Parts: sequence; C-alpha cells; structure tokens
Amino acid sequence: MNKKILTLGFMLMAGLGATAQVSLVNPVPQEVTTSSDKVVFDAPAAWSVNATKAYQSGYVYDALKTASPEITKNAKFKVTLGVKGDSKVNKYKKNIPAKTEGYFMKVTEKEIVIAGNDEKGLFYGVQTLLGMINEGKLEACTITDWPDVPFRGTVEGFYGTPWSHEARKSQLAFYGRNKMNVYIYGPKDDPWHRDKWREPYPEAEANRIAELVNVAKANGVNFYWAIHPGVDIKWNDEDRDFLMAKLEVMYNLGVRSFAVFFDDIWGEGAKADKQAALLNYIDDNFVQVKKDVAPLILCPTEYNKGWANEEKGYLRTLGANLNKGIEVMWTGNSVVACIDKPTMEWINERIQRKGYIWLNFPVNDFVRDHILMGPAYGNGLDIATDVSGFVSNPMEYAETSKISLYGIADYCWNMEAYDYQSNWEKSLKDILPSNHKALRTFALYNKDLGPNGHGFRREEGEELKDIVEKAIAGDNFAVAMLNVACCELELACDLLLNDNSNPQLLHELRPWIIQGKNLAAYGRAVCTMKMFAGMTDDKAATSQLINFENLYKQARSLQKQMFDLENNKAMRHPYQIGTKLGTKVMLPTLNKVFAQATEEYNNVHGTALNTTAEYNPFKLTSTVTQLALLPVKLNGDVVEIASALEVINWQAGGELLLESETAVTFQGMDFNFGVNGVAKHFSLELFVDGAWREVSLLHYSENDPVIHTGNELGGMTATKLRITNKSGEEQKVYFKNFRFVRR
Ligand code: LOG
Repeated sequence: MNKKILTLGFMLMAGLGATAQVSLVNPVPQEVTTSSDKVVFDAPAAWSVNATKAYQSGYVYDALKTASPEITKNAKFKVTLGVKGDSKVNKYKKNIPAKTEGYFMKVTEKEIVIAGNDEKGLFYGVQTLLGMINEGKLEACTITDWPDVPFRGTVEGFYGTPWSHEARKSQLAFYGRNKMNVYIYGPKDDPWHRDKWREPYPEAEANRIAELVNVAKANGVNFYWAIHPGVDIKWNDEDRDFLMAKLEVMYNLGVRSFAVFFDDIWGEGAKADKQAALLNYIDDNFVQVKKDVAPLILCPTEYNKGWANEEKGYLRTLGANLNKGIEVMWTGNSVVACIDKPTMEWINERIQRKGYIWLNFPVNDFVRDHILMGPAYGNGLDIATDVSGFVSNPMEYAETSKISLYGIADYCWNMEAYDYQSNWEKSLKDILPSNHKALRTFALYNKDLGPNGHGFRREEGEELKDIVEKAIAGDNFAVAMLNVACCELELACDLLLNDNSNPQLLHELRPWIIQGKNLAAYGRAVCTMKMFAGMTDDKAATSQLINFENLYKQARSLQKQMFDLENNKAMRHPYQIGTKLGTKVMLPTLNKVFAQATEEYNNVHGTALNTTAEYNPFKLTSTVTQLALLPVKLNGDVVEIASALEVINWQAGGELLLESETAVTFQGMDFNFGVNGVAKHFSLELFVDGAWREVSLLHYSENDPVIHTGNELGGMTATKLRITNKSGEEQKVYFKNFRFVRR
C-alpha cells in the first residue's frame, strides 16, 4: 500500500478531533489506518494476555504491565502478543513488516494484537499501545510500523557535570517509551572515561554502571560504554593491554556495546592509522571473540568537515583501514551543524561506510548561559538511508533535554513525516502535563543559543515579529501587546515555580525562571515607560509614584537585578557564565523601546537620562577562525572571553584582537591555553598612546598551563590588546579561559 496516502489519511483523521488516540503516540507511526467513523472507546479495566510462554514474562510483558488495565486471566478483552513465527500471531504473518524492530498492531473494541517482526518490534508495539492509552482511551486502528534509522538515541558526551544516576535511569525509560535504542555513555568529565581511562571504576561507580546496563535492557536500549584514551595514549603493547583490560572489566559489569572516542585531542593520539589499528585489534580480539558484543563505534579526531585535512587524508585512512562493521561518528559540516544530504555524501565516500551522526544539539556546554528548550529542526528529511545511526548530544540538564530528544526520536523513526512544530507541542505535554501551556510560554524564550563560537543559532521570537516591528515604529497598541507578552511570561514563570509535578525539571530551569521573572518585570516597566514618555502633564509625572522617572529607575533597577542574578554564584553552575533568556528578540526589543521612550522623555522634558540599556564596550576579532566568534563578557571589572572546548589550530601569525570603546586601565590578566610552556610562542601587546607595546608573558611553573603577564601590565592604559602566535608555526592549544581585570 502507498505509505504517503495512508499517512495523509491518518493526519486528516487526527485533525478531526482531539481524541484521536493514535495522535498521542510518539514517534509518529509509519502506516496507520482508522475506520472512517473513527471509533474511540474507553480502555477496559482489565485485559488478559494471549501469548506463548516466552512472552508471559520478560521486558515486553513488564512494559505491558505498566498500562492502566490490569492483567487478569479471565478478562474478556484480549491482548495477543507474539513474534513472527509464533503460533499466536500466525494469522497476521503477512501483515508483519519485514523490517528490523518493526511490528504490526490491530486494535478493535474486543481485542488488541501486537505482532513483532522481532522481539524489539513487539516491545515497540507495546510502547505504541502505552502511548495510545495514555488518556484512558483506545482507538480502533491497524498500525504497521518500523524505524527509518537503525540506531537512534543519545551520546552523553558533553563537558560539564555528568548526569546523575537517577537522571540516567529516567532517560533510559524515556528512550524506551520513545523507541530510541542507543545510549552512549561518554561524559567528558567522568574521570574513568577520559583522564583515568586505564583505571577501573571504584566499586560504587561500577555498581551503578552495572545497574544502568540492566535498566537499559529493560527499556530496549543498548548501553554503550565509551573510552577516551587519546589524550595520553602511547601506541605500544602496554597501553593496548590496559585498554583491553578496561574493556574486559566493563564487559564483566554487563556492558555489551563499546565506543572509542578520539575527539578534542592532537598529537600522537590523533593518528588515523594507529587509531584504526587499535580499533581493528579490539574488533578482532574482543568483539569477534566474545560474540555477544555489538559492533564498535569510533569517534574520530577529525569529526567534522571543517576540521578535515584532505591533504593528510586522515578520514580516507580510517575508511580504508578500519574493519568493515566498525561505525564512524560524524558531527557534520562543523562541530555544531544540521545534517543534510550533501553532508552525508561527503563523509560516506571518505569513510567507505555510512556515517553515524553525533548531533551537537541540544548540548549547551559552549553556551552555558542559555538553556535550550526549542524543537529539534533543520536536519534533512531525506537522509534516512544515508546514516547508520543518529544520536544527539544533550545538555547536562537531562530532564530539560527531553523536550528536544522527543523530537530526535520522532525524526529518526519516521523522517519524512517529521513535523517539528507539532512534535514540540506534544513534547511539552509529555514532559509537564500539569502545566504544559506555562512550559510552552517559558520555552518560547529559551530556544536560541545567543552568539557563540560555533555560529549555531536557532529561531526564537518568531511569534513576536509583527508586534515588535510595530512597537519599534512607535505604535503604542503594539507596545501594549508587548506588555501582554511580558505578563504572560511572568504568569508562566509563577505557575512553573509552584508546580511540583516534575521536580527535576523545575530544579534545572529554576535560575532561568527567576531570570524570566526579571525579564518580564523589566518588560512591563519599559512598556509603561513608553506610555508615559510623551505626557506633558506635570501632575501626571510627579503627583504619583508611578511616573516616567520612577519607571525609568525601576527599569534600571531590573537591568541591574538581571546582571546580579547572572553573577550570583549560588544560583549558577561553576562554569555557567550567566543566566540569559529572550536574547534573540524580546530583550533587544525591550532595550530598544527603553532607549526610545527615554529619548522621547528627554526631548519633551529637556532631561538627559542615559538611553543605553545594555552596554558592552568590548569587541573581539580574530584571524584565527575558531576564535573569531567568541563572545566577550563583562563581569563587573572582569572582562572575559568565553572559552572554547575544542582544539584551536592557531596558525603562525594568527592574532586575536580585543578593542574597547574607551581606554582601559589594566589591573591584572591571565589566560589558560591548556598546554604547559606555550607562553613563549605568543606575544601580548597593548595599544598605548597610538603605539603597540609588548607585555611579557610567563608561566609560574613548568606544570602550570596558566599564562601570566609581567608586572609592567599593572596601571597601563590602552584601547586595544592583541595576542599573536609569534612562533612561526601552527600552535595547537585550548582556549580554556582568558580574562583581565580593569581598574
Ligand atoms: C565535543 C563534545 C562537546 C561538543 C559541543 C564532539 C565530537 N566532541 O568541540 O564533547 O559536547 O563539541 O561543545 C565537542 O562533538 N567539541
């Protein structure tokens, strides 16, 4: 049958009424037929299970047990479970799709039949049933369903605080419900994954991993454990044996799927032939020998096109040397990118296999002042057959990440039908049913990442476009509408703060919700200022507390409150460089209205109130591409350039230039390029009285990568500074932090 026609038919049905139970299912099933007089009926109070012994227990049965109808022996309503070849579902063998993890399902008012092409397919059929029955109703239908992408899920691969054990268990259950089958464990800041990769986990951590393996199994998820040895691996037998021993230890904990990561390193560890040889060795002597271990996954060092060095042929070497069956990860045309057909054609040809996508969304480890609650969109809907796997790297905020992951799951399962907007609406209901409208309103202001080193941005504030344009053009009705949007944001924040139904979500969002209240209050003050700005009646201006000048002071106070909250150490993560929301449209609009209203007032009243709302006198430019887009942050007297996480290839002569609108008197300065002894390769110069003056750089000790400036810096006054690679050759460094203190 024609898939498109069926899908269309299904969408029409779903559009007819809010009760179409199939529309509750995520991911959207491939083929659905419902009768024209759509039959929706109450779920029975109990049902009996008709299955061979094999499915009277086990993870499929356990999943079914979580549904509201009780399983009793004699209940009339029958649920038949079986896998292709089973006598119980023999009658349906022609209906079962011949697809891995596929299933056929039939729902009538008397019975339900779920027939999997394999056991996982049967499990997913049960998940579809659980989604459909979520509101206590069922819908007569048949469903024929299978995944487009064979491996779907997440890689816990971010920098920052690794997920908690509880968060991971909750994720695995979420993956099961949304038909994702992969979880790759590789948090950068788990010592036994990276820095101490040779050492076994201490007992408590080991026990937790063993438990996760089991929780993953119960949810149909493959738990991959990743090792990250590239920082200091020596290509000798000793280190190879260390690695094999570590894998063996993990195998004994129950792990049956493994990955080896070589991202964000350089030097010895980054050699393609050596990496391939190691992976092949593991494949030959571990994976093939054990027989119950999944194909290996490699995350290469050149994991995106932007970093691929065609001349040196790193990727082609991997492609030619790696054993068939070893998967190779790929983040796309750059570190953070959407994936499309040309992306896949480019990489697949080089690695001689289908790339395994590592999508750096919704990860926020490079924009820690923003939390990301937007939909997952922008990836090609035509690449299902070009990828071998597709995993998302989420935020350290596990619960909040579920909003985007809900979309990734849908996208990977049924790509052509993926509608990111309707998926997003559904996801909010799934994550916070009690207050999904408030969550939605709040999420509207937490979609974009703000300016960042990777130049990856998201749409935000589209719904405000119209009123924003008019408000800025001076239309006071539009200003009133903007005010309403601010009231809505405040309402959403207050409703969320008093919602106890998902404590983890609220815990993660809390700093941004508090900031959301500040933003909303600022917006209300600004919009009211605009209303008062043109009034010439002195009485209106002075006889009551609410007058322009007091509103102006209130807006100033809120600007400061927002700033103070961002810099409140108790509220934020140690590396979080602020707490921002609404930065794409709402905040800049309010700042403009603030300036306009103040100017108008100044004109009418002959006053000279300062019109600048947000002030950042610093501007960064760089001939080192990876540094060129890094934002500059102002933190009291500390001026900081946001850090980068990846390896920076700082070419000979490459410079970083920081300019200030007004002259700055320097108090002190230090920066960390993450490599010992590199101070000698760089020069620091300050532009003083129309000429560049060099300032000396030094390390305090051999083992300390931090670079300090000579004493001559203190008290110097300059308008620009620049740092240049003067070594005459490329320097590979990190850009961990860079700051100076002004007087
Ligand atoms: C890291 C990853 C990090 C992400 C986003 C890969 C393969 N590696 O630049 O750990 O979460 O980018 O910052 C990466 O993406 N390095």
